[in-house]
Amino acid sequence: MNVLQQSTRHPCYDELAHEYFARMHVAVAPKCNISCKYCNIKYDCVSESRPGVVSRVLTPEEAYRKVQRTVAVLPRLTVVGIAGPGDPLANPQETFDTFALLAEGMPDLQLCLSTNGLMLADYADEIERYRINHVTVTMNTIDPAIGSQVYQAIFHKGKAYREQEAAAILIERQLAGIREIAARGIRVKVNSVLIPGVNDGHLAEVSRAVRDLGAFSHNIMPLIISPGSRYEREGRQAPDPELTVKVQEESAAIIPVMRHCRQCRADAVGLLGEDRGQDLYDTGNSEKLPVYSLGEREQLLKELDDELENRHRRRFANHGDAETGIRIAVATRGGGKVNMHFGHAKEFLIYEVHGRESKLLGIRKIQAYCNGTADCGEGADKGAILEDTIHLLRDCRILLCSGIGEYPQEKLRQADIMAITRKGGIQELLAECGRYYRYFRDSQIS
Ligand code: CLF
Ligand code: SF4
Repeated sequence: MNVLQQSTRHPCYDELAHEYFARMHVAVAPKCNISCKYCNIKYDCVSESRPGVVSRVLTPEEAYRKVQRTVAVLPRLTVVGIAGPGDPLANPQETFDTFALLAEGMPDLQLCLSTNGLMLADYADEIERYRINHVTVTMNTIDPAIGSQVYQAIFHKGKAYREQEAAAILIERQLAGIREIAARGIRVKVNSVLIPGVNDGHLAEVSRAVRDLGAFSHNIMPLIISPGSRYEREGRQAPDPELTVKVQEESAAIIPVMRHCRQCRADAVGLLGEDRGQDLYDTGNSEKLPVYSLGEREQLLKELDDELENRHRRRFANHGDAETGIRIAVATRGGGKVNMHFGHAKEFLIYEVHGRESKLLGIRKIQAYCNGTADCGEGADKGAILEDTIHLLRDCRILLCSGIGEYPQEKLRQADIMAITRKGGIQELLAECGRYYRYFRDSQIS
């Protein structure tokens, strides 16, 4: 694998790659060494994932076996990451034991680490030794005064620090860690949680600071509040989609911005947007491991490389006609396809389409499922969820999904959103919608 392939085969570092290559998280790291005000440690780390049922923590050996089983049934898996459920570097033994097994036993996989950055500089040697080639640091501010609104405390070298003092130490350690890791030629991505009224006017400064230290990209993620967290008690709200897009645009003038993050779980498996943790295998402890053919896998990956390269070329060549710029929401379970029923979607990909050219603006999650205060189970108030969803998509003129009921379709129509039910490749259907938008609008075909 050449250096270019390292990131083009990483679904989080190349926007188109997420339709071709899969990632897998192994949840080996339960403890955390800081306390974010939007987090409740009973749930997965919200800096890199979303609150859900707490991941079952695996031992390094269990994690290694799980990866082997997964590659055997999902050969397009190219990246294994450790992202929680706490902070990987607050659990260095478990984290590096796992990476050591993977680096030794499965050298064709890329390894990825996500951390709050407090201990990053201290473990730079281990990160390099176990050939971890992508590191994500969640950094919400470079200003300790703002940090005191985000962090309650940190626990560093046997001592607890609170509020602004805690934030100052954390920020200083994060910046030192990013500098050190980037200087070693390891790709660094910075995640920031966008918190309205706290850091929305400040993230461009973060972009500039981390770019100057050698970071590769910046992922600005809308705040998700864990149930029972301090922020939930304070009644804080997630940002509007408009604010998220605006802040992402400001940073995009400074550094490449990731717009396709799915805020996946600490035990997510599959293409971004799908979670195949349950259906791929049973996680038993059988000693008999499935084997996979390195040669066959490499052949498949090369075919995917070619498809991806063609997509990059086409995108570059497509200038399109700019007359019909519209926003289109897509319901998908991954794989670059429109393949999700509206009623099952918990998130939508939002594209801006100009003629044949489309640009991913971001992912919008239905907050009713994950803001902690709403019932997100079977008994959820479907009317409220539908209203929230329509509000979330209010700037979109088309919704692409594989199916939709008459009632929600009518409600969407009243909000001037046309639901089009199709199955197939997202790019092809977006191009069709971009070209025929007027026709769809005038004839009300759906
Ligand atoms: Fe996982 Fe994170 Fe590595 Fe990707 S996720 S450790 S960099 S392999 Fe990716 Fe998921 Fe967003 Fe993270 S979509 S939450 S950015
Ligand atoms: Fe929670 Fe913050 Fe620790 Fe992640 S880094 S587990 S969000 S306290």
